[in-house]
Amino acid sequence: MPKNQTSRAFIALGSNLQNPEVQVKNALLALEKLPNTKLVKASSLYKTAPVGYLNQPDFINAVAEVSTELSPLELLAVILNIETEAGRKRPFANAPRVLDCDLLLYDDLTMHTKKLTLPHPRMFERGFVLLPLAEIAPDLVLLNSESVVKLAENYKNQGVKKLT
Ligand code: PH2
Ligand code: MG
Ligand code: MG
Repeated sequence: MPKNQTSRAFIALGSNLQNPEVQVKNALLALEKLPNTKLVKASSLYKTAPVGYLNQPDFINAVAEVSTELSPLELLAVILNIETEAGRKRPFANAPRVLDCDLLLYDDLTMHTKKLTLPHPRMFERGFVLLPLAEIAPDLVLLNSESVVKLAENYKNQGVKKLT
């Protein structure tokens, strides 16, 4: 059930199959249509080298800020639905994908459940998340009171290229 109060959440988008730029742009359009949710900001698109499983095409990544009345699990459900609608398959961990939508942050909430961990456990070591996040929310202060802009600086020139 949507609450009567809005939360600030950040969502990471990534694609490296089937015209990744179009996939990420379509995902942003889908975020605009979510119930009880407003798309506040979208970062530029970034072309990024694969992290983790390396033998796959480069990604297009972006980060979006939304203002939402959905709960974290409701928001997760609707963004996973956007992935499914895009034709997401999960053959193995970190496999190439048409669309990945990850919930990064939901207000200052910390949670650890089987379905959802907040903040996203790997976001702090991923330039393809930190650089677009720092672009749209330089005010954000993350772990150990570290500014997102400062964290992102460690990942400049590491295979993350802003597209114009
Ligand atoms: N997503 C992963 C693993 N590796 N690498 C890049 N460049 N971009 C991604 O979105 C990405 C990744 C797992 O979700
Ligand atoms: Mg992911
Ligand atoms: Mg994911």
